[in-house]
Amino acid sequence: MNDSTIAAVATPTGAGGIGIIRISGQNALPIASHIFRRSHSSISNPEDKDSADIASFKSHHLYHGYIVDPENRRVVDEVLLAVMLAPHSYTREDVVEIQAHSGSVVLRSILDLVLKHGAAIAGPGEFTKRAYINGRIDLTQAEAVIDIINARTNKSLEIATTLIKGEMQLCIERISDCLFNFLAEINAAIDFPEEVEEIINVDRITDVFQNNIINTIKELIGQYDNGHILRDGIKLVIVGKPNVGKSSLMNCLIKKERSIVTAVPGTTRDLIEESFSLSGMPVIIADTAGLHDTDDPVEVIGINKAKDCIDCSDLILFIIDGGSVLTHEDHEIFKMINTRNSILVINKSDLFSDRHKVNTPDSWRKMPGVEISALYSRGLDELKDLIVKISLGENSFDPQAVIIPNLRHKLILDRCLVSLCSAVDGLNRGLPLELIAIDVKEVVGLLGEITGGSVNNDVIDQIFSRFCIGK
Ligand SMILES: Nc1nc2c(ncn2[C@@H]2O[C@H](COP(=O)(O)OP(=O)(O)OP(=O)(O)O)[C@@H](O)[C@H]2O)c(=O)[nH]1
Ligand SMILES: [Mg+2]
Repeated sequence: MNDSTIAAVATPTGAGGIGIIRISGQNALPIASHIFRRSHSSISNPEDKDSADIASFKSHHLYHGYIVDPENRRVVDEVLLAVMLAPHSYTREDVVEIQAHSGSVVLRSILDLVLKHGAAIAGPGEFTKRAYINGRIDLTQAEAVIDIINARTNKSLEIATTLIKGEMQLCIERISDCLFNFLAEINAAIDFPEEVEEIINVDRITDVFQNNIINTIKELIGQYDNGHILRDGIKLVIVGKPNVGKSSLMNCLIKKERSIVTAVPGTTRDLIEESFSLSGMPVIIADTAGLHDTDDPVEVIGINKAKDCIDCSDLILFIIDGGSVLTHEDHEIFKMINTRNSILVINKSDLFSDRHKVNTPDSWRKMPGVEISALYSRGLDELKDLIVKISLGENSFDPQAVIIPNLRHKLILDRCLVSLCSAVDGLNRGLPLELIAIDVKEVVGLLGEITGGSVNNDVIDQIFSRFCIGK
């Protein structure tokens, strides 16, 4: 348990219905007693017994009253106050939440009073960190809290809620239990060497390792590969020469007039990023400056930014004007992106009937393509389906039915797999059990890094630094 009592505004800044100040720690109640006056009590009399009797408040009940500055008896706000006594609170400590009117000035004034009476300002994620340190949640659940806050689509929220329910923790604990059993058997075999044959059945152990542990870990890693896009989303970039309709397409996809569209080539000079949701998948999309040879220093900067953006994108939408013939610039762009995950978007399909449709070389046909008219919003559903199909592959699944590890978990699971394969190999080759135990202990330690049982403080600090203040 931490000695200090922490406090922070737990609701986002800005005007809203209510704003909440959260206080957690052993002095949460005494601090609130100093500044809370229950309705029906005498605000002007600080000695009024009823005013400061928060210790008698029932846990998980709301009390109506006022925040009063005891120094000048000024009423700061009318509030509702909730007391949640340890261990039945978010942090497992005594928690008081003051529900005030929202507004940065009033919330700041109340927080100042709370800090003046002994609380320390909470750091990012410190309430959740206390929930973890006090054993209410494991590290995977703490990480799910941040995922829930950051969830941009229903699917990413579903993934986070699976983790917050503790499903990952349960799965890891089941694997660890299996490994602990094996280590106990090895210890027994070392203590009773004459009975080693009876205690250690190599075939059975290899079978358990392979079927119960290695396969489960492989499945989890596979689920990361399939599912992380639903959580983390994809980065899309629209590229093409000037005037082909990049900005028009961007605006159609995000359904707002974000990029300027004109008939003048070279309208977009900077990188413009937006996010939107596609079949539950978070997408970050970038509109870029038209790629072509130019000496204009502003355009050169924009084109370089576009090239950097191509390098770090997951999928490229290569757009050409389907109503015109291909130019040297189109061929150059194709060469640049051809080995990357790309879709050929043939725009201005509304003009094909008027003019000849563009004739693309055979070598371009390997790239999945779609015809659209960004001007008339035609072919967009086909394009969206193609983006989803290429991003998620054929594997569409219910994110609530499977556990999808995050990248940190996945990298640890990769290391577990290496040590487990080495253990199985050792068993098959008849290596001494002590050597196999080294690999198994390594895996147990790694699994502890996922749930937080054996993780170092730097990792914990890094995880909680991603949180906002007040959570
Ligand atoms: N007929 C027709 N015109 C289109 C279509 N899409 C875009 N345009 C027009 O093409 C011109 C250029 O469109 P933009 O979206 O600004 O093209 P861009 O690729 O972003 O151009 P830069 O930013 O200059 O590189 C505008 O006049 C658009 O109205 C389309 O599908 N059909
Ligand atoms: Mg543009």
